[in-house]
Amino acid sequence: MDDLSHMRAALALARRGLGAVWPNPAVGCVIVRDGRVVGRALTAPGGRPHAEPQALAMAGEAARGATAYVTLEPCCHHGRTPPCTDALIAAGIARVVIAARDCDPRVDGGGIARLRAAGIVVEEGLLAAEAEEINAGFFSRLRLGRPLVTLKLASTLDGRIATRTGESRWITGEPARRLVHGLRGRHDAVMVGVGTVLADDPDLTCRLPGYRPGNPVRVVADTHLRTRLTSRLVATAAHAPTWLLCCAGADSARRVALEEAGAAVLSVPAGSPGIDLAAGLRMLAGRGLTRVLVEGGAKLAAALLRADLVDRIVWFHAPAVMGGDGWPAAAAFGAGRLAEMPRFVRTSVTPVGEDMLTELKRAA
Ligand code: AOF
Ligand code: ZN
Repeated sequence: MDDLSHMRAALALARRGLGAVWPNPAVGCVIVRDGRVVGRALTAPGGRPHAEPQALAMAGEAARGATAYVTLEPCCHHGRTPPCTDALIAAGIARVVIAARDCDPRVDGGGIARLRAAGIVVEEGLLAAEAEEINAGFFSRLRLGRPLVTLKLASTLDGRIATRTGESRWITGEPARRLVHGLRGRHDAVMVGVGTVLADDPDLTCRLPGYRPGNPVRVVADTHLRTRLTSRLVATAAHAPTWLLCCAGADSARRVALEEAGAAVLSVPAGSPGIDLAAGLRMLAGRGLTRVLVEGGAKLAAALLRADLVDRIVWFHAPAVMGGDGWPAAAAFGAGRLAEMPRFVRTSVTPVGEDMLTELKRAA
């Protein structure tokens, strides 16, 4: 086995941590001695312990003289755990292959320098693009102060999400809906607008048995705190974290009642209309979120697109046509000219059952 396949294995491990390790990055580490894998680990749920010390513990004495493959530069700071660089040095690792550099200002090249100073051979940049994609959320939180925002839409071919009478279940098939549960599991939070809560009463949990511990945080953009106390979201707020983003002027009695039911209510500056979404996302990052999956509805989707806050789109199209009297996936946002339209770059197209999945990212 060569460097490339060991790093691929480390990346696969790292991916498994997505959704469970915030505010930390999802890192994978594979330790190889004489061509044999002697240790492997990923960042633990909650972000600690980091990947490296766990893989080193598994390798034990076999780590001496071995190569460590890590998807992110090992940390060199004393945070809540001792530096991973020191653990690698103490274990006698001879060579470290790193995919991407950690842009956390406490690390940012410092981990590499420290390893080299200890006489370890360090190689950087193997499969860096893959590693950067895995931690795009962590990097977004550090660089932009907001989580990575992925907009998920499920519509007819003509972009409709409900009939004029409000019927919406189900437009896409079972395989697509199962895939959405996996998608939720890989995100720190799932966010919807209050209109969706009032119309669909979703519970937004990740219903895949054994898929991951805990549920993503459920976030509702709810300017006037209209989420009902009897909604499924509030009824389950004691078990699955539920955060409501409202304006300072929202009814204080409702606020108290929602908090008593277990929801967290966050006051966000006013935007036009509703809350200032950029400020709301900054608050979510402040609480540690790195990856937010937005599941509608049409108003929230339009507001985020208009504010240029959508990094990724995951769009399921069902092979059906509803016509112009159905509800559009995104509400009007007043682009009068083609040049004002947000554009995206397609990254993949995949058939999912009868439906078609298109994944896109923000145009550079
Ligand atoms: C690693 N391996 O598996 C992870 C790393 O608060 P702390 O002490 O847990 O430190 C968090 C920082 O450590 C985080 O911002 C990132 O720079 C790094 N995460 N580093 O060597 C890992 N998860
Ligand atoms: Zn570390």
